[in-house]
This record gives sequence, structure tokens and C-alpha cells, in this order.
Amino acid sequence: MKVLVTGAAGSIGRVVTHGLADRGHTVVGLDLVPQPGGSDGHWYTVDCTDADAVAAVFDEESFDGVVHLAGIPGETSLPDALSSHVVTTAALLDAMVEHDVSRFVYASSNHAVGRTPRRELVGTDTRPRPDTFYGVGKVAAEALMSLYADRHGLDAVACRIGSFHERPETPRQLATWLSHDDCVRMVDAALTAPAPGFAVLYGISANTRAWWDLEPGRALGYDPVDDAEEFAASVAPTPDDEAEAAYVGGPFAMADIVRPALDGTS
Ligand code: 15L
Repeated sequence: MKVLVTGAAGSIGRVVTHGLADRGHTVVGLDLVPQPGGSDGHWYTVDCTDADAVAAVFDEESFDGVVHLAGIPGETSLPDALSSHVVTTAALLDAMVEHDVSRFVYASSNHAVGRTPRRELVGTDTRPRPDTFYGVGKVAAEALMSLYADRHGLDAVACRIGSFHERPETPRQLATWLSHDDCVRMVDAALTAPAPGFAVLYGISANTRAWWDLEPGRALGYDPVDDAEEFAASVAPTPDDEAEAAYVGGPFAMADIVRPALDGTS
């Protein structure tokens, strides 16, 4: 497939662009920043909140799918979260509809359900329960994907990513870790699953201590291979472990991240 990857210069973006190319896809990168050294292929330096600039990319060349990874990866004011996660998604979805591109894969987040108390395994049928304005942005972007799937017949897969790192670094991450290789497997499956319509999966590895259900991902062909347990002996406890385990969003569900919605905006 020929795939446009937004946020291609970011930490997930760099792994995904290389990984998809290794799997035989033709990858076109897009980011706010110029193409990093060591990355090949066509590149657009574009801000995804600029709908005209996004439309111009689709006017210039055609794609079979879009992998939308761009976005601020942490808490912000509510307007910034809506711009970063919802406006960017809207600009891409409108351009896709205009140019008959039907597959959209989105880097959503576990923080869309982060305020869910940590009890049993969380499925994709649980209610949206964001832990932050970041999580609200992810929930709203997923809602937009659902709308475009229903209105325009798009296939739109929201990957609620856990903790993307080379290896798990904290006790929470023994449950939430997504390895680099599994991340590529996840995106490839979400791009190529036959006719998923609107679908949600949890982007974690096959962690023995998982807090999220992997079955919805497996149904789409995402079969994770790695397990954070392999690193358990080298992960040291931290003073925040108990508080981080109260809600599945961990530190994002803790009191010290709380701020007014319009803080810092006019
Ligand atoms: C995310 O969605 C964030 O982008 C990242 O910064 C981490 O906090 C991650 O979730 C996580 O929950 O570990």
C-alpha cells in the first residue's frame, strides 16, 4: 500500500515509517519538521491543523491509506488538545473523502479510557472515560472517525496505544508496554484488515500483566509477540506505583496533572 504517515519524525513515527517500508509498503512522511537524516522517501513539512495545506498534499499525490500519528503526546489546555487531536484528524478525513482514500489508522491512546478504575481487563466496549484533556481529544477524534465511517464508508481503526518504549521502564509499563516491533505489527494489521469499518483496538504488547483486552486487536489481525514480563526483573519499584495503579491511565489520572480547561488561552 502507499501510505501517508503523519508525525513521521516523532518517536513512534520513525519506527513506523521504517517498519512499514520493511514490510513492503511505500511510505510518504509528513511532519511539522523537516525530514530527519536517515529517513528515505517522499516528505511533506506540513502542519496538520492547516486544512488547506493538508488538502494540497492529497492534490499532489494519491494514497491508499493514512496513518495519523501527529499530535501533542501529553496534557495541554483543552483548546490545544482539540486542535492537536480533533482538528488534525478532521483535516485528514476531509481530504481523504475528497480523494477517495478509504483507510485511516489513528494513534489514539489508553488515556481515552484512563479514568477507568483498575479492576478487571478493560475491553473496547467500555465507555469513553478520559483522564485528561489529552484523553478528551482522543475520545473526540475517535468519535469523528466513527462519524466518517458511518457517513462516508471509511475504514477507520483507532489504536489506543499504551506505553511505547524500547523496553518497559516502570511497574505500570509491565502492563501497558508496546514494543517497537509490535507497534509496526499493529499498524500494519490496522492498515490491511479486511473491511473493519470503525474499530478500536488496544496498542499493547502481549504483556502477561495486561490491563487491556487484546482480543479486539487479534480480531483485526494484530498478533503481538513481545511480553514486558521478560524485563520484569530489571524494573525497579517507584514511589508512585500504588497511585499509578488506581486507574488505567496511571500518572495522567493523578491529581497533580489537573489544570483548568482554558488555562493559558484567551
Ligand atoms: C500516551 O498516550 C502518551 O502519549 C505517552 O506520553 C504516555 O504517557 C503513554 O500514553 C502512557 O500511558 O504510558
